[in-house]
Amino acid sequence: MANEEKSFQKSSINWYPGHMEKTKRELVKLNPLVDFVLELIDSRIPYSSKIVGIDKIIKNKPKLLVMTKSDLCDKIETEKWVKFYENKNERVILIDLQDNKDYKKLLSELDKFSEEINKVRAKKGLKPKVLRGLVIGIPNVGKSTLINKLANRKVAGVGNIPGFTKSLTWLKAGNTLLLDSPGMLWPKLDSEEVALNLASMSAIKIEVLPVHDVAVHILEKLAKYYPEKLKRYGLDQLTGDYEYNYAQIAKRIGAISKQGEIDYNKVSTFIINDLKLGNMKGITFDRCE
Ligand SMILES: Nc1nc2c(ncn2[C@@H]2O[C@H](COP(=O)(O)OP(=O)(O)OP(=O)(O)O)[C@@H](O)[C@H]2O)c(=O)[nH]1
Ligand SMILES: [Mg+2]
Repeated sequence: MANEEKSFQKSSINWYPGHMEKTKRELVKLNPLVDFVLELIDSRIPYSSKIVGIDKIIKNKPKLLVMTKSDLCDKIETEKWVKFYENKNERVILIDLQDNKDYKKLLSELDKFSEEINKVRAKKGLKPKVLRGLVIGIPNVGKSTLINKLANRKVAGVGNIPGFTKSLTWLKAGNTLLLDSPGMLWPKLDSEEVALNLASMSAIKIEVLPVHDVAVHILEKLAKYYPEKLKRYGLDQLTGDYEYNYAQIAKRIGAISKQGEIDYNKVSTFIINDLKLGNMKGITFDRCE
């Protein structure tokens, strides 16, 4: 464990797989066809999950900032983030993509887009049109899930792994055509904090970062903001001694071999999966102040 602790090597990590660069180029080309944009961010990491430089891709198209996975976030912090983005002139909607009530809010926002855009067309003497929307965001944020909900059936592939959608596809969803896109990250991730936040929410492939770094990051965030949640792992608090912390967790989750050895990988994977599977609720890792 000790040897692995400092294994975070920014330079050795391929953040930006080739297909993301290709997607970006294609999106820039498709931009003239797009009437509006749904930009998805993960409510648990409203800063880390925002694609840097997105405006260069979508230019000045009308946009809705959709904060997904609201069922898993810390409501108090989320309220602050909603205000933060509203103060930056974003139209914001908070949504649990698995909840039907929330969809009504989204549908009414889409109707507003439709009205606004068709009003401008009417002034130019043009007939109303079927709107085309781009759905964009980091891997695993819920882009395909959102499209399926709007379509009322499974038109897009969904999976709880980053990089599930591999290509750009136009899909009929209700009164609109939506462009599903592969998850995007940005070419250079300078911040270790952002990278670990993204990995914590399964937006970066598990193979890319050492599992222990990600699990320790999660434990540290819980200790800092939600210490009571450590009880789930048999811990009253996090100590500086990770052998001890891991031993406690291993005891709690049954990750000790017959010979009495701690299965470190099992402990780290358990913690990561708790977030991935939505077992750990009420957490937000980014702070806006
Ligand atoms: N709890 C919760 N889970 C969600 C929500 N939205 C999506 N998910 C889950 O998140 C996972 C990823 O969803 P996708 O729709 O495949 O995400 P994507 O953005 O299309 O991902 P890529 O194609 O990999 O870029 C799936 O397991 C969804 O069921 C949400 O609001 N709440
Ligand atoms: Mg997808």
